[in-house]
Amino acid sequence: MSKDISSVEYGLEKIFEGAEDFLPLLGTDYVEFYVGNAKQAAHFYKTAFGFQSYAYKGLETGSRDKVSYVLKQDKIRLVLTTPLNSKSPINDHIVKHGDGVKVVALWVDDARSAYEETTKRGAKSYMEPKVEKDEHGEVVTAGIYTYGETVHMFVERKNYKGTFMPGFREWKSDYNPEPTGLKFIDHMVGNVGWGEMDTWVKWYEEVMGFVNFLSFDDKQIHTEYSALMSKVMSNGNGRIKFPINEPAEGKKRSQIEEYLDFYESPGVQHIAVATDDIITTVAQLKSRGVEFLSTPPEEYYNAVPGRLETYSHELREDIEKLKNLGIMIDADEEGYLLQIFTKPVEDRPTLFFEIIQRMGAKGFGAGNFKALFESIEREQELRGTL
Ligand code: TYF
Ligand code: FE
Repeated sequence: MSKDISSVEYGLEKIFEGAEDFLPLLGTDYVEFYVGNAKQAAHFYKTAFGFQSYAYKGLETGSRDKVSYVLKQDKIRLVLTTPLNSKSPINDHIVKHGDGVKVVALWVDDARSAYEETTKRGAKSYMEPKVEKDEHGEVVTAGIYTYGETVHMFVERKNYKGTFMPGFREWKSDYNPEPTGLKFIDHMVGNVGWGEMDTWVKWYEEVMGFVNFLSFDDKQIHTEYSALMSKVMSNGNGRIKFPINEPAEGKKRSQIEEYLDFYESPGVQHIAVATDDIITTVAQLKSRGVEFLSTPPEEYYNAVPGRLETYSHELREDIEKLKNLGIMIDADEEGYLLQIFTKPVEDRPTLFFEIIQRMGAKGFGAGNFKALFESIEREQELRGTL
């Protein structure tokens, strides 16, 4: 099988031609959070991020032990789940990690095959294939563990016409804040422990058939104080991208260590969501109370025109607007990208969001790493965790 980096193509093309993909993935299906109070979390994601009420299960639908709210914005589906009594094992997850991502669900055509192909390559089973039916058809799900207590569910919904999944009912609400322009999940990043990055890179290669198409070492990703390493894993058609970070030795405590200390295990560090109008999206998010990392300094923006000129890309956006909102700009041969990061959305400094607009660039903003990590360190300083 050719996994030569030179044959890597992005977007919807095949990464390695000719090779058979034993795990064809159609996209991200949903992301499920285990939270202490799903009702309030749902309100936050509607009000602040512009998600729409979509589906619900709880006491009213016969679900006695847990409640789930499903929110939607364009192609993104978030599921917020809370246990309804002390016996639910969901409590253990919340006690250990605080609110956080439990499931990164992947949309497939054949969940049984996805489960078989991955477990036979060494994946640890979370849930054997399960068929759920109602009057709208059937959904097949199966799950495997990835890093920490995080799970990949495979969701096969080709024979289903209902809202979300059997067991859920449509959730109609009188409170419907406008969307903020979030379109789809661009990538989701995992933080793993010291020295574990390559183990998980190998796991995604062997168990999931992914390829490692970009790597950043601690020489590239460091500030005066801290360092980390990152490798980006992608599936065959490029729709699923999972960077994996591990801490590296620095003078002070890196943000990855801070995450591991507070999440008390590896887990999902950030969810990057794409927009095609980042200026409007970020202005909206800010006006609705989403908190972003502090803006890069003046010198950062002074260097931007030069960076774009190196690759002769013309910035279509007004740089003053980008600067006022604190949006960062990075460029490579193929184009540029615009990105900005929220502060953690939980009280523990764990999960955060990235808002990204790709203008041709396929990278992850390596040119912004320094400014970004210095901004994160300013927050760590305030928390006394640097
Ligand atoms: O996903 C990425 O690689 C970028 C940059 O702790 C990044 O968003 C990398 C590591 C990190 C925060 C952001
Ligand atoms: Fe990112």
